[in-house]
Amino acid sequence: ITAELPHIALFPSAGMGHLTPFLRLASMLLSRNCVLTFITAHPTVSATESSYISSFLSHHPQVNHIELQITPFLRSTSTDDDPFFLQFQATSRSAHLLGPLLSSSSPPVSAIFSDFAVASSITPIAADLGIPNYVVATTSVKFFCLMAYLPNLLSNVAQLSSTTEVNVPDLAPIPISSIPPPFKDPNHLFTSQIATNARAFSAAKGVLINSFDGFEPETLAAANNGRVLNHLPPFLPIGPLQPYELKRDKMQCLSWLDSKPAESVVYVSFGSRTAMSKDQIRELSKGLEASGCSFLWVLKTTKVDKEDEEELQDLLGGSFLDRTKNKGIVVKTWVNQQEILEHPAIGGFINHCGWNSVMEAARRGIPVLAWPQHGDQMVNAEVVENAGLGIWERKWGWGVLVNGEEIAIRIKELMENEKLRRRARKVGEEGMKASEVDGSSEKVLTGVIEFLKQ
Ligand code: BUP
Repeated sequence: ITAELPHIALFPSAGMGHLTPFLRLASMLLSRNCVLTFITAHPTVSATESSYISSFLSHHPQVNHIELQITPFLRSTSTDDDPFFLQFQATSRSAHLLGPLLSSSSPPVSAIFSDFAVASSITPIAADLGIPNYVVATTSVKFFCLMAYLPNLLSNVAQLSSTTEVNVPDLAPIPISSIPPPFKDPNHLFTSQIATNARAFSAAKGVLINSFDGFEPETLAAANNGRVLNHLPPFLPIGPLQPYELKRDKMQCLSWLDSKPAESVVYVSFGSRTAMSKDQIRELSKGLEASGCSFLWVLKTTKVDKEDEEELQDLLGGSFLDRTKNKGIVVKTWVNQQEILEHPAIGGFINHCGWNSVMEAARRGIPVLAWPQHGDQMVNAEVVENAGLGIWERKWGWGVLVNGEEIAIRIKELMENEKLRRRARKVGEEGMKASEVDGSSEKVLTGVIEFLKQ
């Protein structure tokens, strides 16, 4: 190892939505000959996280692994007990243990790339080590700006409850209906964690963001001109992050997709953390059937993978599965979503607008029917719509039960709207171009690595 190669410590927070971009980034850095330390919290919340971590490390034995032992699930005073938020809190509380581990690393660590959800605990460690910390954003530029502005909003919570829109300086107003409801409660764990970390963003050297020039141009320009908040570090778009290859068996659903015409199948998934209500699952099944489209549906009924034991028959009814057996398949196991989206048979994506899913769709130019469920997803849905990647039915608000007929209408629109398909394809071309050699995102990442070599 020569002194010239930067040694980067990567530190994701909890959940596949946070781990996935870090593993992709790690793989991109390895292919650029960086030395890596990958930090993971132990135990993880989900079995999927721990299996992805082991698999990645066994394929890349040169990566140094630090397993941070945490005391899981500290109960908070708030009523919220989302296991992922509790893990954010527990990880932050144990993060100080990393200081001595990182300071004794050889070769010395040249930078930390850490999740925004641990920014406040990593800032003093990076300062002690005298190295830069880059915050890795796992959301849109727009939602990141909203998080950065959250401490200002919380200084007047009463106003937040009475207003119709939130005005983050120099950004288009955000309707209050798009703001995550917990933001109105400063004591909610989601809110207090984000506000604490947001106060630390200014100490970062940069914000590495899974997005690309042209996807959110106005927001990115406003943020980088210091107009949103003048203390924010530069936003460095390095997306869409490249998927990495791991050896695995061919998924059964891919063989099924092989038999379908190009762009004829709608793929349905609401990410790794959304447990849809049974009533909504039933309406969605009606909508899919009534749309007449072929579908591949990844169904989840619990927030954390391993608890998900209910049978498909009980959830959907045997007759639905019988009637649709030639039209669609429903799976309850973890799939390789990126690989599914790359299949030519996929023509549309019904999705919650978790940011990884958005960027995966953007990279392939797949039209999205945005159906946000919680957190950053409504703000992201608007970004998707504005970018021309998808459609969003605003009436489908948080927790609103949407009926099957309405869903069928929107699915048909998603699959039949040629203008949308053309626009989405163009987004895909731009996304691919950004990450090719000499593409805008590729240049940004190369620039960061070059800076760290000095
Ligand atoms: Br479910 C599922 N396979 O079966 P998001 C998800 N994924 O590969 P989320 C699979 O997990 P947050 C599955 O491709 C994406 O990379 C998917 O991240 C992958 O949503 C990731 O899309 C999920 O950001 O996380 O899970 O809601 O709340 O952090 O946005």
